[in-house]
Amino acid sequence: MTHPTVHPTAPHTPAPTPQRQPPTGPANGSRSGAHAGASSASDGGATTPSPRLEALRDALAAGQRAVGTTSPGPSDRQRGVALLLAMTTIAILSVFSLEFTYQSRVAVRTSSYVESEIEAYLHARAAVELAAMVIGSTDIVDAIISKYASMLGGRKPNITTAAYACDFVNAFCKGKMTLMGIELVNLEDSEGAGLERGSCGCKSSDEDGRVNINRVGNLREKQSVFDTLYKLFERHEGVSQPGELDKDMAQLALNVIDWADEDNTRTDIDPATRKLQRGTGAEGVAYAKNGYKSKDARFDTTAEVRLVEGMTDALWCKVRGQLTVYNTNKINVNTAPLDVIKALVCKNLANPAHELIACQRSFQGQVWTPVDAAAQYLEVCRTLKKLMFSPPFSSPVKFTRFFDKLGTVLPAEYANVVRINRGRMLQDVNTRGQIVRIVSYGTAGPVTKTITALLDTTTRQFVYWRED
Ligand SMILES: [Ca+2]
Repeated sequence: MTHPTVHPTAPHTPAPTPQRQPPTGPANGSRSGAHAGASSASDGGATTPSPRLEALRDALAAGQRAVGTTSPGPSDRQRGVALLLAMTTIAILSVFSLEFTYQSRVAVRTSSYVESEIEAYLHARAAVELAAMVIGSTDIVDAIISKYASMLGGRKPNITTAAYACDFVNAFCKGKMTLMGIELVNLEDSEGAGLERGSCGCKSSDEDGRVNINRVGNLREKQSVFDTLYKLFERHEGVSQPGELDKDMAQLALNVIDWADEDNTRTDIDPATRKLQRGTGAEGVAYAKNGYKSKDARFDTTAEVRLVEGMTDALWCKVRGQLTVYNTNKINVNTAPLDVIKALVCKNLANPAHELIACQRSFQGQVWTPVDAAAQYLEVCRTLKKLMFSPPFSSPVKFTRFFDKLGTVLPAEYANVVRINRGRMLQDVNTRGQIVRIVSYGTAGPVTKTITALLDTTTRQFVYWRED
């Protein structure tokens, strides 16, 4: 039955016809055996579609060529993937590039800041070292002054280099030196003076003008420290009438002393005579609630005073610049803060009964007491003398005599009540300093560095150094 159908078509289905079948897929091929007859019959019955399909393909190819595209094929897909990869790579590189640029910028800024920081530090350090050098040149200054003393009528001025060290430093930093607003020296064009970038300078002060809270070696030293310290506290925050013992302030002064002394026994005071005596109780009782004990060793810094029982933040802020822990014995009245001077005067009045009037504590600065007036006048004298490169008081005796002359400038009722007991005052005061505090600064770009250094002028060694 198949033969008649196959044979007639056989001449019409030459080899080329089945060869065009493969593009339709392998499925057709698999069917070729089973439906060979049928397909042959249909192909055989439609020989015309073959050239038409050819024409259609040609037209499609021409059309694609005309529009500049190619028919999708394996090579075009590869090109698409490559493009995608390239775009992804560029995108990733762009992100990396941006990150790298940012990091580079941060690194450049950081290195620039570090450079400024080092430069500022070196400026501040140079100022300290220069000040120390000037302070150490006392011998040279003395030699020059002695040489020219004859020109000054044989009178040799007592110049302390420590007080003016920073004036020299500032002159080197700025390239200019002024005195009382008048330009003395201009070194701006000189090599080695002034700074091309940034600035520097310093301020010096005397530690010996402060109350040494570490002088607690024996009862006599303790008594001396107590008397001044108590007066200082009492004038700042005492609530009792002047002349009466303010128990809280007295206890605070005793606590400061007990913190630094080596024993663990409380120091007591006789309220009537205000004489210190060795107590009987232990010091640590009040500290139990704080979780620490009384140190029973010298203060390392004045900041430790904040740990002492009874010390408040408010009082600490008032007295922090009036205390020292360095090896000073007597208070240098040429540099002492006015509050310390006032405490000394009130402590050593010729007639203690005058304390009520002379040292009446002002309420928020509203009351102008005789001791305030005397201290203010003393400050004017100190400033004028300093401007003339001369120490305000050349000796402790000159300081005590200052109070005898107050009657010429103050009302008699003021001058009379602030007379002092010269003998007692001489035990407390001095006119030369030993420890100099130098606070220097250096700037470069946006950075400012500060160095606080304490120089012992006798050993010419720094005993304290702090960088901020
Ligand atoms: Ca103690």
